[in-house]
Amino acid sequence: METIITGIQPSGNLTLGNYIGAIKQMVNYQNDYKTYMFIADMHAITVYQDPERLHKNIREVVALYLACGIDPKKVTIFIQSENPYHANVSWMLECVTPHGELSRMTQFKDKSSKHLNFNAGLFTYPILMAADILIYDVDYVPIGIDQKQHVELARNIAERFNKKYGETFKIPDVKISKTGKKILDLQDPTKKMSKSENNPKGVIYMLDDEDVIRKKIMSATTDSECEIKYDEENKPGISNLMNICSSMSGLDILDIEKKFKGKNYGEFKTFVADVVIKELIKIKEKYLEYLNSPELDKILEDGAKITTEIAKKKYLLVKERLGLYR
Ligand code: AQP
Repeated sequence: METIITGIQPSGNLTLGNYIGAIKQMVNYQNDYKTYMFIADMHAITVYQDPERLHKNIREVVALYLACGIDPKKVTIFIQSENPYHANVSWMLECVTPHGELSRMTQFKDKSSKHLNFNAGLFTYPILMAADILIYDVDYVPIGIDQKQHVELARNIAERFNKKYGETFKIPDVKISKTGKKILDLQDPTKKMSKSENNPKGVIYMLDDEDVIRKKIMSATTDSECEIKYDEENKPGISNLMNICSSMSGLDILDIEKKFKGKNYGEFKTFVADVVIKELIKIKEKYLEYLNSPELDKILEDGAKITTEIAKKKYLLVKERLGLYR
């Protein structure tokens, strides 16, 4: 059976982008792959997080995974910081990663321009992400397109390491959904929908109330035409809504164009709001049940135990390959 892994940073309230780009894919894949899902809390601290809020967010993300239909009997769920070997392997990989390659990461360029006095972790975090992936010898990493460059870096690190020190890591590949690869901000469809966005009007949070979701979708930026047609370049707003609609309803883009031929943007937006609300409301109800359940702690304890054992083995192998032994 092939293996997959994905993680989400508990850096704020999860968005529809996180759901469509990452979680929803994992719900579909969990039956066919050996699956790991983690809470990337050590990635989150690459920018300042209020400790109390971060502590709550970590649990909330786990509860959301479960509420979305991630089945702990099929998926190993764990918190990154509860497994000490990720950071250990990361350090060793840091020492085989050229500075120049790291400085080409577009997410670093983007985030460092927004955070004055950004910390060193923001620069080196793609290497921690490489460790997260390479430790588990995964075949695929289901992600949104924004993370593709980081998985490519992980591949490069693994290939370079294997060549220099002997076969140690499996080379991972990405899995990117066609319509969910990059959900855009509803107010500014030139940028990605992000949890850390300052203007909440363009961002659907997974736990938003029904009326809030509807309002955000109905006031999404579109264009001056009134044709529901997929055209990322000239009609980014409407194309984004079509991607959301397709991911949430299962209709493909051509079906949507046919269904809404001759209809106006208002009718289309109402449909999009309906399908998004239908799915997110069900998730929200289950989320509240999971949040305070002791089952959640048991799942995390099991996850920490299982993944720490696996990671320790890889850590010892990497250490040995590098000559770090008595
Ligand atoms: N808008 C998006 N469309 C599709 N996929 C997305 N992902 C995030 N936003 C979108 C995917 O969700 C997974 C987890 O992402 P993350 O939380 O680890 O980091 P991120 O990509 O930096 O997400 P955010 O929401 O933009 O967080 P902040 O604002 O804290 O930086 C990844 O697979 C990602 O591709």
